[in-house]
Amino acid sequence: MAQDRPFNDRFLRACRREPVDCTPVWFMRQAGRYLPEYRALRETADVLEVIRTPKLAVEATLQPLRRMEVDAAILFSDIMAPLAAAGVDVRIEPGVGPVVGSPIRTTSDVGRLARTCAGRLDVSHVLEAVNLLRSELSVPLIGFAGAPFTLASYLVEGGPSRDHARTKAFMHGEADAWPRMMDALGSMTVAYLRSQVEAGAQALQVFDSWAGSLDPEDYERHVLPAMRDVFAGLADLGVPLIHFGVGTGELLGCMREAGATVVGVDWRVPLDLAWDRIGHDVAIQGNLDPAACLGPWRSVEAKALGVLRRAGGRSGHVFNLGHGVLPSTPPETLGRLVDLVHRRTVRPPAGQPAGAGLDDGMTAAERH
Ligand code: 1CP
Repeated sequence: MAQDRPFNDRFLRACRREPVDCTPVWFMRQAGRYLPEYRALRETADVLEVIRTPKLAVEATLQPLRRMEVDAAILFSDIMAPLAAAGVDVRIEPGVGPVVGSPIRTTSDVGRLARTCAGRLDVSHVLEAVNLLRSELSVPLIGFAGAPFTLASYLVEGGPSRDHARTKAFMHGEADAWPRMMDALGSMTVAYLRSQVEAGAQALQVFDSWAGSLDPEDYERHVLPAMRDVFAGLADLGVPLIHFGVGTGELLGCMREAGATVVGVDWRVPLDLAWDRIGHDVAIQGNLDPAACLGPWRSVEAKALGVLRRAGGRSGHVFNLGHGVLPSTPPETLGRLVDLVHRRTVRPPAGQPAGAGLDDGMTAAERH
């Protein structure tokens, strides 16, 4: 992973739908509890402490890269980190996730949140971590943030939620406060992501993990305007912008309208169908079921080759899981998966006839 290696830009090239030597791959939550070395690191510090300590955040970011040849690194942080830095009372409880001390329940809560979000965001620790990482990495560094709806879901519910009922009630009931909250969170997100790029991040991912809980009409009316503003506020940076959500099969057409460079899809929609919905002038990221990695290698391989077959060797595919790595995933499986994707998608060098590579060596069973 050291600097002596030539810079590997195939992830950035695929995001821009440029030709690549083989399909790039990285994994959402590639740093985390499935790695024994991450669990050891976490014995000394809680998640927000790791995030706030540049040396530890750098270490957590680099851990997966020492084990496998992924084509991108993602800064170790959490979607709640900028809110914590702005002064929102949030902690991350082991086995639960983000828990908010004073949930947003009234119009005046939104007023207070808007003032907090507009205040100075002290994220010098993030910028220092990004800086340190850039001198260590020979693959691109992805910065990230949570999208307004997903952040709002934690702020309104007070923690993780299955149905997001309070969030939706607030969205339907507070015609003025809801768009104000989306705007405030969106502006903070843009400022936070811009500073990551200024520090050295080479691509950005916006996690709208829970947007898939909405129907297309509500998404378009209550969420899409803020997402358009977020991507418009980042467009001049010239870095690839990835827009990801879970369970978004029916929203993909709308999500395209938000204006990202790459749309991330979960495993519930076959990749080719998802790409048709998004449009082939936008790149796609995904979409192996994370739970597929818990099975025997033979089945992991067959499922991964299924994803590659649906991508069809087109420019603009970034291989990933459909959501984060599950904590019980054997680390070796991910390493083998990276090698499989690279090996099975080798493109002929420029100037040589196509044909070799993609299906090379695939058995009939793998093809179906
Ligand atoms: O003890 C621990 O280590 C807790 C687990 C954990 C980790 C490893 C949390 C709590 N956050 C993180 C880091 C983190 N969070 C990363 C960096 C890891 C990497 O990708 O290499 C990232 C990208 C996130 C982003 C994040 N946090 C999202 C968006 C991605 C997604 O999974 O959809 C969300 C929704 C969160 C909230 C969150 N933080 C932590 C948990 C367990 C959760 C999810 C809670 C829920 O189910 O609602």
